[in-house]
Amino acid sequence: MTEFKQRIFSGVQPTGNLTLGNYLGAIRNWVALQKKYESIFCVVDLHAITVWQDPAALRDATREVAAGMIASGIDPKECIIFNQSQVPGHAELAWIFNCVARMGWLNRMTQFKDKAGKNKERASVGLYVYPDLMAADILLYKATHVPVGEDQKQHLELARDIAQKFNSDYGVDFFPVVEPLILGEAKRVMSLRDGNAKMSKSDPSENSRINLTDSRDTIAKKIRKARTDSAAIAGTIEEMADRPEARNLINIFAALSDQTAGDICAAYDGQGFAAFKNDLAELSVSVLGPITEEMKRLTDEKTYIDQILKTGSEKARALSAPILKEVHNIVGFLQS
Ligand code: AQP
Repeated sequence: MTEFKQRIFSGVQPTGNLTLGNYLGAIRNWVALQKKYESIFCVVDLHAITVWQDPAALRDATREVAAGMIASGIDPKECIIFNQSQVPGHAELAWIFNCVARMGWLNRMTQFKDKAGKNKERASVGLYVYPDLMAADILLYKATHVPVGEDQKQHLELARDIAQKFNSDYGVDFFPVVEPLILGEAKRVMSLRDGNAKMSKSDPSENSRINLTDSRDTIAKKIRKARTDSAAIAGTIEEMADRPEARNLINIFAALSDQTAGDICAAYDGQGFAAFKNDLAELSVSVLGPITEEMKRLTDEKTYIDQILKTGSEKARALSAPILKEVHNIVGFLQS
């Protein structure tokens, strides 16, 4: 008997170079999950344009993110890899969810507040309703599990609320209640310059992040330059609770070496950061180097990447079409 596989969905925005945060918080976990779950991985270009994107740069970044997924170990033969705009059902279901979600719910979303900053009045409406589109991405396939970094937890709670409200408004048991999968020792990778800010593709400081396009030398340099403090490494991670930059580097070390943060603290207990940083630089280069090089090679193979995205989009459209049809029926849209 073939084993029933639960379905996962997750995505990355093509808003710039993939970072170590995207890799450790998301893509690396997808690689581990792809055998156990029926997997759908999306380059979420509709999300990307919630802030301005240069069209040519958006096309390049879309291919690069797809190449990054494959170079990291996502198997395009086993998983669906596609870009969101090639499947119109995402935008269509998002509209329906705009009519299900409440303003009060969206007003509580911290990512909108962070990204809109003081200039809320000038932020795009798309940025405000971003979480409704994210709920649509997942529920268009009735995915049950969503592997993401910790920063997406609040959006996933909103997706659960939307699914439940839709079901209750229409008196159906149609959409599943999605479960976040927030895994690993680096659930929220922080900036290398500020341990209280998330490592982000769009941070203006290049030294704040490691890009998957960085050369081996640059990766090592950025690690050596990363901000720390003057105290020695403590024997337990709990003792480092008030040292965000130091804790961040320990977590990165743990995630890249498949150990726990506690293991790393115990190994470097009482030492300063010089030797630790050398070891972390070496480790980072040995894990990321082969990925960055393969990603570069694949990014140059435009026809190959475009074909994967085309095939993935066709599969995604086929999977989502009956679900969307049923949604139309539930909502009361006449289908002639
Ligand atoms: N710093 C991070 N630590 C752990 N996980 C992270 N993710 C992103 N940054 C970190 C996870 O990567 C997946 C894709 O994220 P995204 O590209 O869709 O958007 P984001 O979270 O807004 O990422 P960025 O890098 O900060 O993009 P910009 O700068 O464009 O806003 C998600 O699963 C996310 O949790």
